Amino acid sequence: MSRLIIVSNRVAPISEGGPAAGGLAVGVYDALKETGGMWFGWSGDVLSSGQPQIKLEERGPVTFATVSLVRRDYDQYYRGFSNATLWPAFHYRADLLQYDRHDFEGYRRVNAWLAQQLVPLLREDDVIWVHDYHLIPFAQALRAAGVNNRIGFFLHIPFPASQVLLAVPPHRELVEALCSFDLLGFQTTPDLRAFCDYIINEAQGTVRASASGPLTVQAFGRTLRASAYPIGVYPDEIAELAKAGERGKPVRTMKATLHSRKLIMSVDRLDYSKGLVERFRAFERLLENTAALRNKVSFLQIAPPTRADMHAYQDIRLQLEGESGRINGRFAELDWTPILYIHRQYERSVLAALFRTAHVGYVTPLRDGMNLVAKEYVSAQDPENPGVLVLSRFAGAAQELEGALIVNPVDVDGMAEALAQALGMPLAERQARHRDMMVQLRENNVSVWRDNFMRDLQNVGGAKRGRGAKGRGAAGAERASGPSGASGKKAARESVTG
Ligand code: ADQ
Repeated sequence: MSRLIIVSNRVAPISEGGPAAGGLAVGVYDALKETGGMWFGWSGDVLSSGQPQIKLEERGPVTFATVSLVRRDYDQYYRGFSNATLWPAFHYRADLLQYDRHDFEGYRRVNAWLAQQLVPLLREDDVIWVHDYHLIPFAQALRAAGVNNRIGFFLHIPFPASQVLLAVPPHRELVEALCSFDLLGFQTTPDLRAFCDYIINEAQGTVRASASGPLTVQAFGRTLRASAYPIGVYPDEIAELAKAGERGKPVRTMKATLHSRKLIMSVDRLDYSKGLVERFRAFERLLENTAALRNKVSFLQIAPPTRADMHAYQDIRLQLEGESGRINGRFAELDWTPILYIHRQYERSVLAALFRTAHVGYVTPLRDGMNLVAKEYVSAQDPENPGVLVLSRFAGAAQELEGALIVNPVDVDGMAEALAQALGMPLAERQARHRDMMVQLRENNVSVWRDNFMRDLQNVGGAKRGRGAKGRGAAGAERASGPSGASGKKAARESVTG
């Protein structure tokens, strides 16, 4: 079996059960443990001086290979092009998009440098799976270094419609870079369709369907495959975690706070794509429209801040603090605070148990590649007495979870009505909706996602794969230059000797 190499912007610290061990990290780590291999990416450290060096850490059959970034690279590659240009554009927020040509150069430079760090660690038959928008030029950079291995790419966020993508000045370079991969995976069919539309109408390429398996794309002188692979969770494991946590302290405390009130619950990274402001306003509208629900329902929003050094994230945080304060000021009573707004991370087991306590899972992003919280909420429910999922039509998960109440996240009245419907839904209907969604979640769990992608990646290309004759190994790596123009020799040697 070929060794698997996972490349992602951040290498997830795997402490089983810890807050960082999300579905993706666990799913990918399981695959690595099975085939043996390596997880390569940024450590999360930013160096203010000195040379970034590669650090190798063995855990059983898996090697974790991490590098730090220097400040300039962090600013241009991570904060700049990845998160101030690509993230808003790919979430259809062209109004928030910022573009600086130097950041794009930095983005490409860091991708090339990361690729050069990986090259000496690669073996001939390794299969390489690259994750997400930070690393769009990664395969192009590996190819330039002579790597002929199979390389796949999975985009965790939406792929935008062409008219939105055109707002990113180097859109063509980005799509051309994507075409250096052998297999492209998207979360949903609409994302795949948006990519194909760009290929056909902007890149004058072609897209062909085959009887089974991924589409065949020809563009920029390359042939590659593309398909939708909706990411999943392990629903039965989450259900167990949730059940086990039912009598734990966090749930007991929550229940004591609620008395017999009903609970609406949301969990998100604090991000403008998650629709938090609209969500708060719809909860306010619910209380406004239905006086009988006042002091009878609470809304728990858990939202740990991310990317807190970026303006757009500081703005959304301020806005939410204002909204929660305003709504609580308007409706709170001596014994009831309508919105509990919490910034901290929780362990997965605690989240799962809290989900099981909540009568409504309220998941209403403005855009989301998939949204695992929606799937985790459903998985955590008690099948005998399940809660109801209120889900944005713009979350990838809405393509699968037909048992949810589907809402448009900008329609505040529509969301308030859906919340009222969810809170009053009869038991039999809740059970039927939950049952349907669990069938779907089990059929498409995270192993299925991973195995389908890996199967299609193994099948691409065929003959004449493997180690390129030129530019590989330590010699190739010694030609690498450091990410910010510093000599890469030292880092390359470190990586060879481990
Ligand atoms: P995210 O934007 O991070 O992921 P999401 O899919 O919801 O969004 O995943 C978040 C994960 O973090 C979930 O597993 C959730 O339980 C966990 N989490 C969130 N808040 C937490 C908290 N306070 N404490 C502990 N855990 C918390 C990106 C894309 C998504 C896509 C995923 C996976 O933006 O659309 O679904 O990748 O592909």
